[in-house]
Amino acid sequence: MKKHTILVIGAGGQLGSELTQGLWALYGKENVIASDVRQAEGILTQGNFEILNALDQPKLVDFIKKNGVTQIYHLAAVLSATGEKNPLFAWQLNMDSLIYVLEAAVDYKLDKVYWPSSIAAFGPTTPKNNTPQDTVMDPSTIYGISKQAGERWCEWYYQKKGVDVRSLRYPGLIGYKTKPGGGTTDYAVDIFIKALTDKKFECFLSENTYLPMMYMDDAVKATLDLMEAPAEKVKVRSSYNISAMSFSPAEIARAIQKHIPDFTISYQPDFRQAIADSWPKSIDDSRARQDWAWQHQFDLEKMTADILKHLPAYL
Ligand code: AKB
Repeated sequence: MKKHTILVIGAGGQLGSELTQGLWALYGKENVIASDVRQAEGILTQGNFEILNALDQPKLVDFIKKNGVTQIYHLAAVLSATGEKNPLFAWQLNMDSLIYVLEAAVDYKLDKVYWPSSIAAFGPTTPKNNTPQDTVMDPSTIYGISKQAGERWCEWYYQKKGVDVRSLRYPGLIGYKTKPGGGTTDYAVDIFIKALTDKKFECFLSENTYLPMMYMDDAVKATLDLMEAPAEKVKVRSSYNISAMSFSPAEIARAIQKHIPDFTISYQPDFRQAIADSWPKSIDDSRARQDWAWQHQFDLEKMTADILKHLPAYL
């Protein structure tokens, strides 16, 4: 049987730590190496871990070679809100590291590469409701521009170099195991923490700002479903639209109030409002559903109940 050695780059982030656990369950802890620029924390201390800067190409290549890496999940990125504050660094990290990974995939004949795109790859003139797979893409953040460009690089490496690279356009991802990480959708992570600690939350988006969102369990499932699908079923090689739910700050607040009746929300929109306004409100993910049988499991009510049950242990 073929031995798999899976490297997760950016494993310390919101998605990375949970995806690493999903990979442990699928491939065994001994076959997964989590890496990040920062020292491992929490659950990641329980498996193989390496400090790795995705921009240090010689070390990255050396590591892939020495460890016989067969698959890479490349998750390291600067997100939308943080990226606007430091655009040149966001571009450098988000783009250069992707190209290093794709080049390594060619040179070391990796079996598969995973790289996340985002709804941020869409922009103000993209159709906002039920945004199609193939449509206008005019991202207005550096993060979004890097995601759109990254999608083109992935498609190019697939078509021209035969790299089996797969990608999803994540909506806002909501989990409770790590702190929010500089995204515009991260209000929907922070709101649960504040609901439990302060019973009140000041939202940086206005009350009726609808955005596509997904619970972390579904995001991990989608990622592993895509990566485990037979190659011939993966027909989109830029990045798949993927979706689970859409809600506004007012709606998530009402869902929380069903469990914490005295929780209150107020609104103080800042620069992130313009970012949110440039993104879709809902996503058509029928291609993912057709091609590799994607199905989500969590809606707003189910997610809210699950987070409020488990989050107290992490505060
Ligand atoms: C962000 O808000 O920047 C991210 C994303 C939608 O990709 N969560």
